[in-house]
Amino acid sequence: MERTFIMVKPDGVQRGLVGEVIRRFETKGFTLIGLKLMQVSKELAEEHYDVHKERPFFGGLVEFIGSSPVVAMVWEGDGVVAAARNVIGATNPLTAAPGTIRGDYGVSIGRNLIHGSDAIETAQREISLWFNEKELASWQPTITPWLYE
Ligand code: DAT
Ligand code: MG
Repeated sequence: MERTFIMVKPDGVQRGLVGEVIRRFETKGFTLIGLKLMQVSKELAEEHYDVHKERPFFGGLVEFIGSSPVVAMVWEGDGVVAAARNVIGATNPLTAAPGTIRGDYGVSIGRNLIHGSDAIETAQREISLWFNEKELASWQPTITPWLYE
Protein backbone atom coordinates (compact mmCIF):
# COMPACT_ATOMS: atom_id res chain seq x y z
CA MET A 1 0.00 0.00 0.00
CA GLU A 2 1.26 3.50 -0.87
CA ARG A 3 2.54 5.74 1.93
CA THR A 4 3.31 9.44 2.24
CA PHE A 5 5.08 11.70 4.70
CA ILE A 6 3.06 14.62 6.08
CA MET A 7 4.35 17.25 8.50
CA VAL A 8 2.34 19.94 10.26
CA LYS A 9 4.89 22.76 10.29
CA PRO A 10 5.56 25.00 13.32
CA ASP A 11 2.93 27.54 12.22
CA GLY A 12 0.28 24.82 11.93
CA VAL A 13 1.07 23.50 15.42
CA GLN A 14 1.15 27.01 16.93
CA ARG A 15 -2.18 27.85 15.32
CA GLY A 16 -3.89 24.75 16.73
CA LEU A 17 -4.46 23.10 13.36
CA VAL A 18 -3.04 19.64 14.17
CA GLY A 19 -6.48 18.17 14.84
CA GLU A 20 -7.95 19.76 11.71
CA VAL A 21 -5.16 18.32 9.54
CA ILE A 22 -5.57 14.83 11.03
CA ARG A 23 -9.36 15.07 10.67
CA ARG A 24 -9.10 15.87 6.96
CA PHE A 25 -6.87 12.88 6.20
CA GLU A 26 -8.88 10.53 8.45
CA THR A 27 -12.27 11.46 7.04
CA LYS A 28 -10.92 11.25 3.49
CA GLY A 29 -10.24 7.57 4.18
CA PHE A 30 -6.48 7.38 4.62
CA THR A 31 -4.87 5.37 7.41
CA LEU A 32 -2.55 6.90 9.99
CA ILE A 33 0.41 4.59 10.59
CA GLY A 34 2.94 6.93 12.26
CA LEU A 35 2.66 10.08 14.36
CA LYS A 36 4.98 12.14 16.56
CA LEU A 37 5.42 15.68 17.84
CA MET A 38 9.04 16.73 17.74
CA GLN A 39 11.50 19.60 17.85
CA VAL A 40 13.46 19.43 14.58
CA SER A 41 17.27 19.74 14.55
CA LYS A 42 19.02 21.95 12.02
CA GLU A 43 20.61 18.79 10.54
CA LEU A 44 17.26 17.08 9.98
CA ALA A 45 15.64 20.22 8.52
CA GLU A 46 18.59 20.66 6.14
CA GLU A 47 18.46 17.02 5.06
CA HIS A 48 14.69 17.13 4.57
CA TYR A 49 14.90 20.24 2.36
CA ASP A 50 18.20 19.26 0.70
CA VAL A 51 16.65 19.64 -2.77
CA HIS A 52 16.19 23.37 -2.04
CA LYS A 53 19.66 24.05 -0.60
CA GLU A 54 20.65 26.48 -3.37
CA ARG A 55 17.43 28.48 -3.12
CA PRO A 56 17.47 31.93 -1.47
CA PHE A 57 14.78 30.93 1.04
CA PHE A 58 16.67 27.79 2.24
CA GLY A 59 18.26 29.34 5.35
CA GLY A 60 15.03 30.93 6.51
CA LEU A 61 13.10 27.74 5.83
CA VAL A 62 15.48 25.58 7.88
CA GLU A 63 15.39 28.10 10.73
CA PHE A 64 11.58 28.21 10.61
CA ILE A 65 11.18 24.41 10.69
CA GLY A 66 13.34 24.29 13.84
CA SER A 67 11.70 27.28 15.51
CA SER A 68 8.89 25.39 17.30
CA PRO A 69 7.62 21.77 17.34
CA VAL A 70 6.23 20.03 14.28
CA VAL A 71 3.95 17.00 13.99
CA ALA A 72 5.35 14.33 11.67
CA MET A 73 3.03 11.69 10.25
CA VAL A 74 2.89 8.80 7.82
CA TRP A 75 -0.40 8.13 6.04
CA GLU A 76 -1.27 5.12 3.93
CA GLY A 77 -3.79 4.47 1.16
CA ASP A 78 -4.23 3.93 -2.57
CA GLY A 79 -2.80 6.95 -4.39
CA VAL A 80 -2.15 8.77 -1.10
CA VAL A 81 0.94 10.69 -2.29
CA ALA A 82 -0.81 12.67 -5.03
CA ALA A 83 -4.13 12.81 -3.17
CA ALA A 84 -2.47 14.31 -0.08
CA ARG A 85 -0.93 17.03 -2.24
CA ASN A 86 -4.45 17.85 -3.43
CA VAL A 87 -5.78 17.94 0.14
CA ILE A 88 -2.87 20.27 1.07
CA GLY A 89 -3.17 22.64 -1.90
CA ALA A 90 -0.70 24.77 -3.85
CA THR A 91 2.55 25.95 -2.26
CA ASN A 92 1.36 29.58 -2.07
CA PRO A 93 -1.69 29.68 0.23
CA LEU A 94 -2.94 32.85 -1.48
CA THR A 95 -3.45 30.95 -4.73
CA ALA A 96 -4.24 27.55 -3.19
CA ALA A 97 -7.82 26.51 -3.91
CA PRO A 98 -10.46 27.03 -1.23
CA GLY A 99 -11.21 23.67 0.35
CA THR A 100 -7.52 22.79 0.57
CA ILE A 101 -5.67 23.14 3.87
CA ARG A 102 -3.40 25.93 2.61
CA GLY A 103 -6.28 27.57 0.73
CA ASP A 104 -8.47 27.60 3.82
CA TYR A 105 -5.94 28.56 6.50
CA GLY A 106 -2.93 30.34 5.04
CA VAL A 107 -1.91 33.72 3.57
CA SER A 108 1.84 33.44 3.02
CA ILE A 109 4.22 31.03 1.25
CA GLY A 110 6.71 31.00 4.11
CA ARG A 111 3.90 30.06 6.54
CA ASN A 112 2.06 27.45 4.51
CA LEU A 113 1.27 25.18 7.45
CA ILE A 114 2.01 21.74 6.13
CA HIS A 115 4.38 19.58 4.09
CA GLY A 116 3.50 16.58 1.95
CA SER A 117 5.82 14.39 -0.14
CA ASP A 118 5.71 15.28 -3.84
CA ALA A 119 6.26 11.80 -5.36
CA ILE A 120 6.36 8.14 -4.34
CA GLU A 121 10.19 8.03 -4.30
CA THR A 122 10.34 11.27 -2.28
CA ALA A 123 7.84 9.79 0.18
CA GLN A 124 10.03 6.71 0.70
CA ARG A 125 13.08 8.90 1.27
CA GLU A 126 11.25 11.22 3.69
CA ILE A 127 9.58 8.41 5.66
CA SER A 128 12.93 6.71 6.29
CA LEU A 129 14.50 10.06 7.17
CA TRP A 130 11.84 10.91 9.79
CA PHE A 131 10.74 7.53 11.15
CA ASN A 132 12.27 4.24 12.26
CA GLU A 133 10.47 1.15 10.99
CA LYS A 134 9.49 0.36 14.63
CA GLU A 135 7.62 3.67 14.88
CA LEU A 136 5.27 2.68 12.05
CA ALA A 137 2.24 0.52 12.81
CA SER A 138 1.12 -1.73 9.98
CA TRP A 139 -2.59 -2.21 10.54
CA GLN A 140 -5.72 -2.43 8.49
CA PRO A 141 -8.84 -0.58 9.66
CA THR A 142 -11.92 -2.80 9.88
CA ILE A 143 -13.78 -0.29 7.68
CA THR A 144 -11.48 -1.06 4.70
CA PRO A 145 -14.24 -2.94 2.74
CA TRP A 146 -16.37 0.22 3.09
CA LEU A 147 -13.62 2.37 1.58
CA TYR A 148 -12.34 0.09 -1.19
CA GLU A 149 -14.39 -2.02 -3.60
P1 DAT B 1 5.84 22.40 -1.34
O1 DAT B 1 5.94 22.53 0.16
O2 DAT B 1 4.47 22.79 -1.84
O3 DAT B 1 6.29 21.05 -1.84
P2 DAT B 1 8.35 23.44 -2.38
O4 DAT B 1 8.90 22.05 -2.28
O5 DAT B 1 8.50 24.14 -3.69
O6 DAT B 1 6.80 23.49 -1.98
O7 DAT B 1 9.05 24.36 -1.28
C1 DAT B 1 9.25 23.86 0.01
C2 DAT B 1 8.88 24.91 1.00
O8 DAT B 1 9.77 26.02 0.87
C3 DAT B 1 7.48 25.51 0.81
O9 DAT B 1 6.48 24.73 1.41
C4 DAT B 1 7.63 26.85 1.45
C5 DAT B 1 9.08 27.22 1.15
N1 DAT B 1 9.15 28.07 -0.06
C6 DAT B 1 9.03 27.66 -1.32
N2 DAT B 1 9.14 28.69 -2.18
C7 DAT B 1 9.35 29.78 -1.41
C8 DAT B 1 9.54 31.15 -1.67
N3 DAT B 1 9.55 31.63 -2.92
N4 DAT B 1 9.70 31.98 -0.62
C9 DAT B 1 9.70 31.52 0.64
N5 DAT B 1 9.53 30.23 0.97
C10 DAT B 1 9.35 29.38 -0.05
MG1 MG C 1 8.15 20.17 -1.95
